[in-house]
Amino acid sequence: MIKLVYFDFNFWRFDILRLSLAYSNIPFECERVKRQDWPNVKQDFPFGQLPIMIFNNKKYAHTHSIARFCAIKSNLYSNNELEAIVIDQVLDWSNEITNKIAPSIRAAMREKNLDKSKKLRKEFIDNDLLTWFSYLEKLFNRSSSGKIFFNDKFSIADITAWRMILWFCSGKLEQVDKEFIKEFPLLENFFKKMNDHKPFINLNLYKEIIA
Ligand SMILES: N[C@@H](CCC(=O)N[C@@H](CS)C(=O)NCC(=O)O)C(=O)O
Repeated sequence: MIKLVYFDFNFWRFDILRLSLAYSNIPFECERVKRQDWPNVKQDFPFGQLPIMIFNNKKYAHTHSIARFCAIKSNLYSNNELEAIVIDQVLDWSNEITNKIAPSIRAAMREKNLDKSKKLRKEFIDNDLLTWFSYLEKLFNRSSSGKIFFNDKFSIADITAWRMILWFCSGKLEQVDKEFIKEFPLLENFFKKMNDHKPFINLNLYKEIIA
């Protein structure tokens, strides 16, 4: 049985793994680590970070690596290397934009320095938000022939891009105007179509994540 371990809040790094397995009815279990317990247990994890996956009593780390494993198990990866590289780019894009916004999140959550967080968030919005979403829109345009999914076939790239757009358009990220996605009509349309994709939206997990 696959076990996924993450903090006790929902975030794309964990959700894409769960959604991928759930989509294909692959059994898995989840373990949550409380934020306050983290300093005491951090050293027990291979790279001192979450998420991790435990499979056959071994621990595996890094979102992209685990996502690839889960997607292969779920038949949501691709045997075609040119489709696989599209999926990999969406996962890498997600890591990159997360690394860009992370300092402003860290300043607020860990350092409790709201002025610093505000300044860093403004820098992210001025320098990175639209630039990085334009990269994703261009990738979608290049890769998607039917303009529905990133590849012709539904894959973990779609789950990941959907989860990232949900995050950035949640209205929960201070100073990020959730309407910014309107500047990216292909992505906006992709997001709408994902929210109509019955096998995806019928998952209990989908309902839990959007709640
Ligand atoms: N390279 C890792 C990064 C994971 C990461 O940044 N995890 C954060 C939570 S989203 C974390 O574990 N933070 C706690 C820490 O670094 O001590 C991956 O791809 O999964």
